[in-house]
Amino acid sequence: MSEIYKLAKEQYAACGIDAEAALAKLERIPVSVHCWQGDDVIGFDGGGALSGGIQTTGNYPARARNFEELKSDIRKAFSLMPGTKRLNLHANYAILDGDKVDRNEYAPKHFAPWVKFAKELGLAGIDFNPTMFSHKMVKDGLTLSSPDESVRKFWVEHCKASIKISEYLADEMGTPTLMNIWIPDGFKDVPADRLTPRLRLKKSLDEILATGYDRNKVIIAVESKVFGIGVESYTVGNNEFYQNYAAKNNICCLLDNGHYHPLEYVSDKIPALLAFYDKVALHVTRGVRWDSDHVVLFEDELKEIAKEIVRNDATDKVLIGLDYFDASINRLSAWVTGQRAMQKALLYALLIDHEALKKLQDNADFTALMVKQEEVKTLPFGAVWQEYLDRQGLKEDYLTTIREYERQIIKERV
Ligand code: RNT
Ligand code: ZN
Repeated sequence: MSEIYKLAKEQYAACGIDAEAALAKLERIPVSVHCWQGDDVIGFDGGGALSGGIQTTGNYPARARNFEELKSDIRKAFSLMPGTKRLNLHANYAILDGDKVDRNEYAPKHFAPWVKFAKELGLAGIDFNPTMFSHKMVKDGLTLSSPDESVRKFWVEHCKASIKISEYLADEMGTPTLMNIWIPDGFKDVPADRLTPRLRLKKSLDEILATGYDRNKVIIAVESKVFGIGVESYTVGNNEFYQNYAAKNNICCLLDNGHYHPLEYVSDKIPALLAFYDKVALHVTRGVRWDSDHVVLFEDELKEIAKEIVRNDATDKVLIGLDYFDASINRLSAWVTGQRAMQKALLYALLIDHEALKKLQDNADFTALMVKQEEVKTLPFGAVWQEYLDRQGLKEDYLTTIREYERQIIKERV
């Protein structure tokens, strides 16, 4: 235990905070780390260029081009991430090994190599996403809401196959798998009909859920969005549609903090949903002016999100996942920076005496509430963070390790 941490611990104790308890709790909160930061959301199934109104920008060298390279990058990046980690996979990362099947026929066996890898790394579980973009069956920008029955059915089948795969992942890993449905469906310009596409999406979701699955193993979530590139005027799966669908069908909502108007805050939506739902899933990202999926940083809204999770005693109700993709900087560094930012925000929230602050609010002592909330900001947070890393054999500096690795892979990946 470092001297600086001992002093910090005392200072926190004087404010009514148990730093040891915070450290112990933080280590157990799972964060699902997305595989797609490693290769700019391209995947292995040759679906085609990234589509669906999302975009990676940048040409940083040495992107992982195949399973071996991505595994190697994940191994290195994950070794620099503290805490409990899950792996978040997209269906287009299937290991097909020459199998001539399309996404509607993907099966558990296509993910068995990922399971083996996740076990090797000692991960806490695997989450899953059907991939309904970057594929020839996305017709006129539509998938589950397509008026073309063969298109709609194809994606329904893909989601049903994804449920089976999710169930398999849960069985193998021993923890429930979050299966998140996000579709890019929408229109660039003023639609003539906003209702019928939503009714078709509703029908598709009904058909998918009719599959029957073990709700203790698979948690199905729906991810809403306000707009995408080229889909600016109308999104079929918007917030109101999915929140109502999820409530009526007893499934989960996934909140991506890049998917709302910039003046709407996911930190405020979490407690609203916790009043009604047993689970709330998150995609933590950082939108700069739009849903740009910049690397997550230790910033105010992230702290606010973490506070809502911690002070509502919801660390096992809010399923935290990361969702960003930056191709303009070293991809491993992007990964680690974002994951550590999430961990820092959780630690920051764990080092606050929420009960005392809640009391001040209930007593309408807003003067003291403001003063006390300001006080928290200059407590020696850095010393506790350092101790957290130390105890897991990690250092604040991850860049040196990443630079060394980079020198080696740049030579290999030309
Ligand atoms: C897109 C959504 C979606 C994707 C990933 C790749 O706007 O955020 O979650 O980013 O599924
Ligand atoms: Zn997302």
